[in-house]
Amino acid sequence: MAEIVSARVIVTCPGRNFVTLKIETKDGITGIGDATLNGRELAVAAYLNDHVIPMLIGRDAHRIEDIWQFLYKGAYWRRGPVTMSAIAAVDMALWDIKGKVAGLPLYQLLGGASRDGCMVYGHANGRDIAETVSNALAYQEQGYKAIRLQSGVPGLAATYGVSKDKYFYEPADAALPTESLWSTEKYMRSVEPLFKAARDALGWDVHLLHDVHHRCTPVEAGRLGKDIEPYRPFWLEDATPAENQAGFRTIRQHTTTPLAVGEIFNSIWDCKQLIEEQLIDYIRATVVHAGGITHLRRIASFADLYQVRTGCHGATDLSPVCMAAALHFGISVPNFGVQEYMRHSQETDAVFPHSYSFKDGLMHPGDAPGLGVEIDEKLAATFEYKRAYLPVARLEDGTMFSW
Ligand code: KDG
Ligand code: MG
Repeated sequence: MAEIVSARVIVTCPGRNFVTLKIETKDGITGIGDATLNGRELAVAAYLNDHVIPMLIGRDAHRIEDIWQFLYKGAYWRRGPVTMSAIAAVDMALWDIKGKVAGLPLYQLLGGASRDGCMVYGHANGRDIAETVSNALAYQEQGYKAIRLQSGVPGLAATYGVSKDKYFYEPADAALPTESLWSTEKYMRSVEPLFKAARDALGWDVHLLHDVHHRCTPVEAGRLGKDIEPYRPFWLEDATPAENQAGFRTIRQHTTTPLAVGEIFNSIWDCKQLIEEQLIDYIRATVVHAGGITHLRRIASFADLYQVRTGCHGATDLSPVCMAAALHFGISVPNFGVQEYMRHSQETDAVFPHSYSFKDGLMHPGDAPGLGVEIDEKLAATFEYKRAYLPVARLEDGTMFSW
C-alpha cells in the first residue's frame, strides 16, 4: 500500500497558465499530473481542490484503475473537459508514483518501447505563403520529418493558428477574448497554393499537415481535402466540428485526404462512431483532456481495431508534464501515428525540468523513473496566474462563428 497523504494544486504562469496536481504518499514519493485547461484553468483547480482531493487522501496510490473508475463512475456527472482534466491529472500523478516506486520510466510499465522514438510535427507559420514556406524549410533543416503549415489568409486581418512569433505560438493572448473576422471562402482559396508552394520548396520526403480549426462544414471540408489531395498531406485536422460525428461521412465521400480529429475530446464516447465507421485516420485525444494515460490507452486500443492511429495534441497550453506523459504513451502504444510538438518557452522549461529530448525529428521520454518531469515549486510561485483567453471569430457580417 502506498497511502496518499497529501495532494496539492499548483497554479503558475511562466509565460502562460499551467495547473499541476502533486500527490504524495506516506513514504514521501511524489507524483505530478497536468490539469491545464486553456482559458478555464481555475475551474479545474477548484474541481480538484473542492471535490477530488478530499476523496484521494488515505487511498492506495497503486490502485490506479480503481481510483480512475471511482472518480469517473462515482461522480454521477460524467465526462466533460473539467471533470476529465481533473481525472487525468490524478491518473498521471499516480502513474508517475508507480514508475518511481518501480524505479522504471513509465513507458516500461506500459509494455516497453514499440519504436526508437516518437515522430513529432512542428508548426510552420507565416503571414503569407512565402514566410510559411521559409519557416517550414527551417524546420526541415532541424530534422523534422513532419511539419504543420498555417498561413495568413489574404483579405483577413488575423488568422487563428498563425503565430506572431517564429518559434512560440501562444493563442490565449488577452484577458478578455479578442474578436477576429473570418471568411471560409477566402480561407478555402488560400490552402491549395500553400501546399503547392510547400511541396515545390520542401520536396516529397517530409510529411505536411494542416489544421482547419473546425471552421468548415462537412461538404466544404470535402472540397478542401480534394483540393490538397495532389500534395499528399499527412492529415487535415479538425476539418469540421465533431459534435455530429456522422458529419464526417460527407467528408469521406469526397476525399482520400487523411483526417485527424479529437484535440478537444474528453472520452472514448466522443470518438466512438468516428472510429467504428473508420471516418477518421488519426485520433488526437490527449492525456490531459481525455482522462489520463489509463483512458487514452483504452481509446488507442479501440482505435487500433480500425487501423486508426494516434496523433496527440501537443500545443503549448499542455504542460511539459502532459508532454512527458504523451511521449511515454506514444513510444509504447502499438498504433502510434505522430505527436504534436510546440516548444515551450524557456521560463516554462525552467519551471518543469524534464528528461524528454528531441533528435532527428523524433522525441524520446528519457529513462528517469516515472514521467521524468518535475515542478520547481519555488520558481513556479514567482509566476502569478494571469487570466487569458483564446480569441473568438465572427463572420464578416458579424455572425458569431466557431471559435
Ligand atoms: O487551447 C487551444 C490550442 O491548444 C489549440 O488551438 C491548438 O489547434 C491547436 C493545435 O492543433 O495545436
Ligand atoms: Mg488543432
